[in-house]
Amino acid sequence: MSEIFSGISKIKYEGGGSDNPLAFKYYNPDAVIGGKTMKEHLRFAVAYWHTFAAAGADMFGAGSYERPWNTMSAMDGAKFKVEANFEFAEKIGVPFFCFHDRDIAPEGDTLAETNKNLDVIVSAIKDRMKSSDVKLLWGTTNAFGNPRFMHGASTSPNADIFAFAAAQVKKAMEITKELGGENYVFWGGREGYETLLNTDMKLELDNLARFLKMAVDYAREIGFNGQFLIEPKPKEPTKHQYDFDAGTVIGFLKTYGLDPYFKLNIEANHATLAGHTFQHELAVCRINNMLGSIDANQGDVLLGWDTDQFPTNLYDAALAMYEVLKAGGLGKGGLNFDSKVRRGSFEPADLFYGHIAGMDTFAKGLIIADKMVTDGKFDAFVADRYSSYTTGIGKDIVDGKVGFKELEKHALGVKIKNKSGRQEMLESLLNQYICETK
Ligand code: XUL
Ligand code: CO
Repeated sequence: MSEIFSGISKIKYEGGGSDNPLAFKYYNPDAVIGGKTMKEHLRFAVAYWHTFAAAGADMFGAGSYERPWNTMSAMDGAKFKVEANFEFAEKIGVPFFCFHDRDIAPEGDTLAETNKNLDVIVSAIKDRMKSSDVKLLWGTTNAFGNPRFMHGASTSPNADIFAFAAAQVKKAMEITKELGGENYVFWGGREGYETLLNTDMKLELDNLARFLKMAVDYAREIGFNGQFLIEPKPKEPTKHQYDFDAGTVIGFLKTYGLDPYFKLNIEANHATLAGHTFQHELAVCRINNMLGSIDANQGDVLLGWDTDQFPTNLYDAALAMYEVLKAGGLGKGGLNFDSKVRRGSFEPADLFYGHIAGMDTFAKGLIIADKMVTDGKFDAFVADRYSSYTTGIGKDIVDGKVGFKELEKHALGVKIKNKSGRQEMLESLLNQYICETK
């Protein structure tokens, strides 16, 4: 097949002084930071849905993206997109891609026909993988787009829909395994409610847990060893999504005894929709040993929905990578660009500019975070702030040696002296790291 992104060759690292917009300024895949290359730390992935399956439509207008495959018949377009995916990933130097079942192949009139379409495309992907280093980071199921999922998938009040969603996940897990996918993601597309007046929340949550348990069992049965990930999101499309945020998901998994089998996939824009920072959600996962992967993007502070923009905020990226490094890295996970170019950025070249912006932002974020971790100034401040728990009564609390009676005795005789939290001093120090780290 002839070149699809003609006129654009492999994107290279040229360094901060470069004025070539089609070059990396900070992402140098082979640069070693803390014993690992940038490529190994960041494990970037292209999101098939935003990059190849989308057309740029919004609530007020039709698709605007210039994409040759969008004007082809569904199956021809699907085959073409396979080529586009690999050519794009190879040129931009992103080592992974991620997909929903419905991004790669169109639905047929029946489930059997849909699965046949998938088989054709999966075999094309498998063939193309033989001549490529690009791998599958994760697969997932789109059990929210088709109108059959109007009331949810595994949380639908209709048991036939529960069964249909199960069949879809079964197939998607099989193809993820076949393509060597390292993880499998569950994002509860419409697993939530619009009104409690028509909702049996207890049954829906029990069913969601039953569904996930069946997925764990089936993965074991077919020998799929990828990491299972749940991606929290508080709202959109439903008013209340059950996988609200990291804390809610971890509590849910523990309630149903599912926590040993899952980690979390944290998306920046979902964190902000939940009223949290990106760093907060990553920190919640880190302290629970459940950080699995990241959907890298950002929202717009003035908009209250999931705008899925390419990440360019250096502060957020640095603090995100600070959490990742402190968590010991992303393991099998990676940084998937769940990001779309704006509707007005309609030319194929914009896909390159978007990914370059995101990759450079996280590369610089990694460099800054590594310096913050190795200098240890923030850690030292935090350790000192909590030092009252390392000796005396604080140590007795931590060691479980005292109860309310002993604490009352201590409180009666103590002269309390607090220390400043020095927030402004620390924020100024963070500015110094952002501005001065080379
Ligand atoms: C939706 C979203 C999804 C998941 C995968 O907001 O983030 O694309 O990442 O289903
Ligand atoms: Co996502």
